[in-house]
Amino acid sequence: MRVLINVFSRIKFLIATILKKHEKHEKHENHENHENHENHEKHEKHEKHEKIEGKMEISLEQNILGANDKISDELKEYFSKENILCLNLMSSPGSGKTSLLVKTLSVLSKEFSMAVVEGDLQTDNDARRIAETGVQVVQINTNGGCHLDAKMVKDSLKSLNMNGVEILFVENVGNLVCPAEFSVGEDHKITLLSVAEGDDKPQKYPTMFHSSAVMLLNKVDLLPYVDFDTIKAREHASALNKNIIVFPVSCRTEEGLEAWYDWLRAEVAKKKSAIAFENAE
Ligand SMILES: Nc1nc2c(ncn2[C@@H]2O[C@H](COP(=O)(O)OP(=O)(O)OP(=O)(O)O)[C@@H](O)[C@H]2O)c(=O)[nH]1
Ligand SMILES: [Mg+2]
Repeated sequence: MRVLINVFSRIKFLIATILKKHEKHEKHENHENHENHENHEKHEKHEKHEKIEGKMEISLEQNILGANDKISDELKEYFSKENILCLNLMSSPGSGKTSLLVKTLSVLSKEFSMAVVEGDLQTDNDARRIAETGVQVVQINTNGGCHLDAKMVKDSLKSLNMNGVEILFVENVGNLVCPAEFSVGEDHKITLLSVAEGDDKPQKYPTMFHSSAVMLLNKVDLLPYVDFDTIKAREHASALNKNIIVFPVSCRTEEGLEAWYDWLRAEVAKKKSAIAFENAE
């Protein structure tokens, strides 16, 4: 359902963009002081071209998202069959995704078998930080791409030993827009928002918060130094997604992290009991 909403909002956005372009051209045509009337015919042709381009743009977007959804569904089926809880971590660059993972892996590796897929534009810095915890990790470099997609994640799993893995974390590329539109087979999307970024971010980047099960408000240790209204941020996120769970945390002081760990424990248990129920049927 969420995927459908994402596709729909993407199409709506594209249509709005095309209409805007069209409007611009209309204004341009009606301009009384149009200096270059000789080019009018050319201009009209150009407008037609824009309309055709618009149509192509829409179907291309649908194809890309459709192809991604197909692989994402395959992954979902695989994770479900293998009893793996898959979580897609998203945020702006630097909100604390890797810091959260390092803390989480260090604490929960005594309880669960885990693995990490690290998405990054260019470096393997984050994968090296994860490897220090002793948890297996694979790095995907998107070479400039602003998000991970299902195929990248599917291919990367070949480099991990997935036998017995109970939680797979996918750290997406730092970006508050594109990652939310490409499902990677996850059970849940998790969004981090650090208090240094401003409490209006859910309003400004709605898709990510709308599609996430959890919002971690990170870096609360910095609250005394920044203008960030935690209540407002919660309200903005809840207005988009009434079921969103909010955990105020600090990966530096570890404040609030226990609630996040408890949520993870409960999700693993939920996943296992759902599978047990399915098998019993
Ligand atoms: N004060 C404070 N700093 C933090 C906290 N969490 C992370 N940081 C710092 O924020 C910076 C970015 O953290 P990362 O964990 O690398 O963030 P990221 O989201 O993984 O970044 P990208 O992968 O580049 O998108 C680092 O310098 C961290 O030490 C926190 O809770 N409090
Ligand atoms: Mg990172």
